Amino acid sequence: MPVPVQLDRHLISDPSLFPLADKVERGERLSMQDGVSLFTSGDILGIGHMAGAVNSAKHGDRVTFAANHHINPTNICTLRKTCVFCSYARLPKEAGAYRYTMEQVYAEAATANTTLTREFHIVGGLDMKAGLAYYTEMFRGLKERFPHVHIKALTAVEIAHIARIDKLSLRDTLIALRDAGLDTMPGGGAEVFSPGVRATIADKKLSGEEYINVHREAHALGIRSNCTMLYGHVETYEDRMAHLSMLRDLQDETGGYLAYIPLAYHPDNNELGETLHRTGTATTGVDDLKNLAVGRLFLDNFEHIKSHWIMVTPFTSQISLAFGVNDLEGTVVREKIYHEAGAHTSQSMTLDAILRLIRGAKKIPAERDSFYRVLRTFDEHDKHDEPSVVAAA
Ligand code: V47
Ligand code: SF4
Repeated sequence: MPVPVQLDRHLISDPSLFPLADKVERGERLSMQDGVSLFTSGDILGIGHMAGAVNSAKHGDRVTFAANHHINPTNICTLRKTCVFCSYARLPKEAGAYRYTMEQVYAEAATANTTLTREFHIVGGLDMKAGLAYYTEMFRGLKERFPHVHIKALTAVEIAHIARIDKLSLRDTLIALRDAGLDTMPGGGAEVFSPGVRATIADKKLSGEEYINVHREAHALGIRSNCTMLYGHVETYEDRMAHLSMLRDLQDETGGYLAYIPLAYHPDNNELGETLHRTGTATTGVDDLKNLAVGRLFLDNFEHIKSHWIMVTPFTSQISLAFGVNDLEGTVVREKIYHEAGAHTSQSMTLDAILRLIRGAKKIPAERDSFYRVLRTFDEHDKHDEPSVVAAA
């Protein structure tokens, strides 16, 4: 829920943001038009100040991260030709297509850092040969072999696909997956809900309402989830705000969302990037920071706003800690989806590197579990990895 905060009004220079700052100070909910004003404004520092103040009121100086391990079991996808932003999917007979056997999934899982990894993040394509039995066997096998590891798996789009090929209701599909070991769901597949944008970038994908409905069903069964928005392609600011408004409405209804993660569109090796002549140019730092800050300010009923350093670079993620972000996507091992689309960032980050980023922003790092419960904090006495600071003589 919105929290009243005290702002330093000298730090906001754009007069069009003053009425909005009044609302933030009173802890009043922002409108979609307010969100558009934030995106339109050039006062990036004023926006950061407001989002940072709201974030501090909720989380103080603490910044969390989780050590997770990505597994992408299949890149075969029936929507290969129509999700024009996707560089990852393949048709079954196309070069580079793969579907892991169970043994390959377990072998991949076994390469995780066994002392740190607490979560498997499992997503893939809409593969006609990967139905309910494929995933229930996978989750059962993973839980048997790695009982302490949380399974965050399958986007709303994949859940709807499994339900369709197995001719089951969404509810029964979710129950079967939960019983096999699925703990929470990631937020992918949302893209931008606006029907016009969807028709352009993801024509055959389930609609925004259907995405929301899968999450509603999951929340009703006690399966919590994340949500996302893929920004930086053909969408307008109004499209972004309509999308965020649908997420906020569902959160009002169920309270089932754990975190919001804006995803920066990467234009390499996909048809949309070529059509837009954007190959080699990703989103800008200002837009990345604004998407995170607007998430924090508009989604007043969300506790956690996560920056995904693989998509926006570790340095932008670090700066985003002053723009409303309280969580960093953790130590990721062998991420495929964005690297196929041109992300130049490393594929994993060590614990020391994450601590250094967070401490460099003068925040207190804390490792969390998948439900955002703090497992350990790394505070003052444990600063062995800080770069040495030259003290004034
Ligand atoms: O749905 C695909 C996006 C998503 C591109 O819940 C692209 O914790 C940028 O769901 N450029 C899948 N993005 C990833 C995802 C995710 C990631 C991190 C954390 C969480 C979480 C979830 O990746 C897809 C799509 O929106 N994506 N192609 C691209 N070219
Ligand atoms: Fe398939 Fe997902 Fe890629 Fe669309 S974004 S083609 S659904 S893997």
